[in-house]
Amino acid sequence: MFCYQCEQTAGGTGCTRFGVCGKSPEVAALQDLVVYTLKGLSAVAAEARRHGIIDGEVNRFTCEAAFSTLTNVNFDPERFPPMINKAVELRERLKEKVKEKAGATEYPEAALFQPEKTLDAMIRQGAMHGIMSDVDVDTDVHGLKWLLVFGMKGVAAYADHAALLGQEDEKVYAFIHEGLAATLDPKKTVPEMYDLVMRCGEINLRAMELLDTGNTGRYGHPVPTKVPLGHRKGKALLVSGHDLMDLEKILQQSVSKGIYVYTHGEMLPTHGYPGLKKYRHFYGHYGTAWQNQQREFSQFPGAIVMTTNCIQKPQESYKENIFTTGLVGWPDVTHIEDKDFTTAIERTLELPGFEDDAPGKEVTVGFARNAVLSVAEAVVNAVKDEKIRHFFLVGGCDGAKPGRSYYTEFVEKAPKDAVVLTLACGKFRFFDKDLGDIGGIPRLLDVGQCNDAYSAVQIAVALAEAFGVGVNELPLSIILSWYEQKAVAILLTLLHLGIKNIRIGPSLPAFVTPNVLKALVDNFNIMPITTPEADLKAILG
Ligand code: FSO
Ligand code: SF4
Repeated sequence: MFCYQCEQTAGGTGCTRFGVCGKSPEVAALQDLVVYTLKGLSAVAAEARRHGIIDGEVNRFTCEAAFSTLTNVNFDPERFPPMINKAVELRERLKEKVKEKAGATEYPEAALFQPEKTLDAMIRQGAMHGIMSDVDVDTDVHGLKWLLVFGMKGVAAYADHAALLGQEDEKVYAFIHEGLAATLDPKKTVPEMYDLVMRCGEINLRAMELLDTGNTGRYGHPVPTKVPLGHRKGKALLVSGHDLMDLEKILQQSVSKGIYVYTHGEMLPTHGYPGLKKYRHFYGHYGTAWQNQQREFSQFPGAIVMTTNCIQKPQESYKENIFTTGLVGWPDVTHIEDKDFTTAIERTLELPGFEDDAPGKEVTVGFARNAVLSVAEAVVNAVKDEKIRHFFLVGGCDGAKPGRSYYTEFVEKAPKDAVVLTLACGKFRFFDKDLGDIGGIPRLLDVGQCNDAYSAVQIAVALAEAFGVGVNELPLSIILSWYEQKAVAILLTLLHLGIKNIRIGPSLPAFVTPNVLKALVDNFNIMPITTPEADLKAILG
């Protein structure tokens, strides 16, 4: 196997024997085969589009399958062969439609590929179509191709979330098909691939906008909300991942059952949505970020539902209590289909729950674009009166690397007249710190999940308008922590918007070649994090 799509890749270069994330070589090969068949399907879908043929099922399927290969989503080998077969089935169906309209057409090899019948044989096929199977192309073209594929996996994840909420845009699907098909073209040059990578950032902004419309349309705009980090006496059900609709279904199905529902990881910001916080048994938040789940889940006295990434290998102590749904999968873990969460609710009722009331500390969530912009005038005045000197957007993913303590220290050491906006699971490095406020404006503003990056972008754009400057002229610095491919897509969006001087850590992506890095440095002055002290000094002077 060879995989280097995430930040924790072995040795900073690539996982070759077993994924650091827990991905087996077999699953890696099957995921590689999914990506390969998606490229073939995309070549046909792109051709079909040229003849005005658009297939909604192909669009949705492409995103679902690509999302399934994102880091920490699906580790169950049995789930991939049906996906591979379906890609081929949809591809052939689309070919027929093209043939009817435009006659015989030539397609690249990936669009002619036929999968074997057994799991083992498919694994062998997958091993021949991995990341290193096309290294004969120029190193930079190769790196850019995979940067594009990983960015598009992130776009696919956002597009899938949005589609579940009824929000779709044909433009997003068209780009994913164009981009995946382009990676099959041996003649693509560095400038052409670079252009596609930047367009990936543009299309991701649209995908995130769709998701924002879907979430706020269904659940309202988040409002500042205090969330207890402790617990209540009684049965307890924990929901993790990013999917708001799954959480809503769980809340609906567990009403009046004597259960309190808790969030874990990226579900924390959901407490701010009016359409979710109205459930009286939606109580509080348990635990921290995804990489601590083995320790935290083993101590949770109820059932746990993983709605999306990031799942880690379930420990024996809670394997009977954890459930997956949607695109998430782990071998031998009960998978919930059709959004009927009865089994998880029943398991919750069998388990002891919490024995006492212990409300614990509170954190405040809900500072998404609507809430922040409703106090924009006060914020602008505080800057003009020199009460707020600087804004830091410290956001992105959390992970296991010790170097991620940088983000905790950075926030701790930020001067008292600085405001910290945060989003995604990286916030768990400092989310429960009491940073106080500046004239009533909290110094720590939780914008939401990584899925809410659109909200953060809108806040930056609105502040720039209020000050009559460009985003790069704002007293705002972006300090990113990346881990998986949604973060890659978000970074590309920020670059597409022309945002400069982004600091990124804890390490740089292995798939970015020195020449590509140089181009990013030259065009955007993107830079690695150093130490909190040195970076704060460099930013604030
Ligand atoms: Fe975190 Fe995982 Fe939200 Fe990521 S839970 S790391 S960018 O998959 O999705 O922030
Ligand atoms: Fe390694 Fe990350 Fe790939 Fe998992 S997703 S195999 S940790 S590079």
